[in-house]
Amino acid sequence: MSKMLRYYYDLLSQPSRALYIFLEKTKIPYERCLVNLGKAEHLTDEFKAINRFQKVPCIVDKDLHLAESVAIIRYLAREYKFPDHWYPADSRKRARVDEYLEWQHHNTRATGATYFQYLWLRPKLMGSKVDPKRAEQFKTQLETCLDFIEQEYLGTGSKFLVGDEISVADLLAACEIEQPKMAGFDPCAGRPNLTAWMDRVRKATNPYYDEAHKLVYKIIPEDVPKPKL
Ligand SMILES: N[C@@H](CCC(=O)N[C@@H](CS)C(=O)NCC(=O)O)C(=O)O
Repeated sequence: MSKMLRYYYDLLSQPSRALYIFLEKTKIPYERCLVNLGKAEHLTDEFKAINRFQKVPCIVDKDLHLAESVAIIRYLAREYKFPDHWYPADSRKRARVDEYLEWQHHNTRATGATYFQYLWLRPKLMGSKVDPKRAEQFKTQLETCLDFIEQEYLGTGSKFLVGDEISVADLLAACEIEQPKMAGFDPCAGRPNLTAWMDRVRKATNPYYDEAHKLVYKIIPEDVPKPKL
């Protein structure tokens, strides 16, 4: 059994990118294990033995097989040492980070991933047609979520989602918000706070942010603003 933490991921997956950036920034020693979703490697029996949910990201740490990005982050915070700002030990600060980690599942994650899947992934993989009415609905839901982040999280003048230091909440959020760009949607348009914050997250985590998003940047169409590499 490998002694090192094994990390299973695909960089086209939002939570996979967030954890990749996190592992790189915190210098937690780990072994990279790529799982190509495009080749359906996650649906093999071999991968099912690693992660019964057959999704990425997941880790194997000795005999522990663990899925779900938020559960993984909380496990790593208990088992490994890294700078406190990522997942603060202070109860009140952690409560705020946790609040975002819980909220995002039905908001940033749900709306961003749904938009991306409906407008980009499904047509590509299955040749499915896009119904403009449904597309508009998904767009409105995504816009509502982004407006909330723009005003409630970032309209207070704080540099990051929770205070002035970067945390895991920022990583999960930024990686989700990059995703619909591939479907031609610009999350930053008309949202100055979000635009400045995305840039801060990228700068605070580079070169890993750009490394994680290399393929995403290639797919984003020309009319959607993206970092110049
Ligand atoms: N809630 C999970 C989401 C995991 C997830 O949905 N992963 C996607 C990629 S972003 C996946 O593996 N999809 C493959 C499939 O559903 O077949 C987390 O935060 O880790």
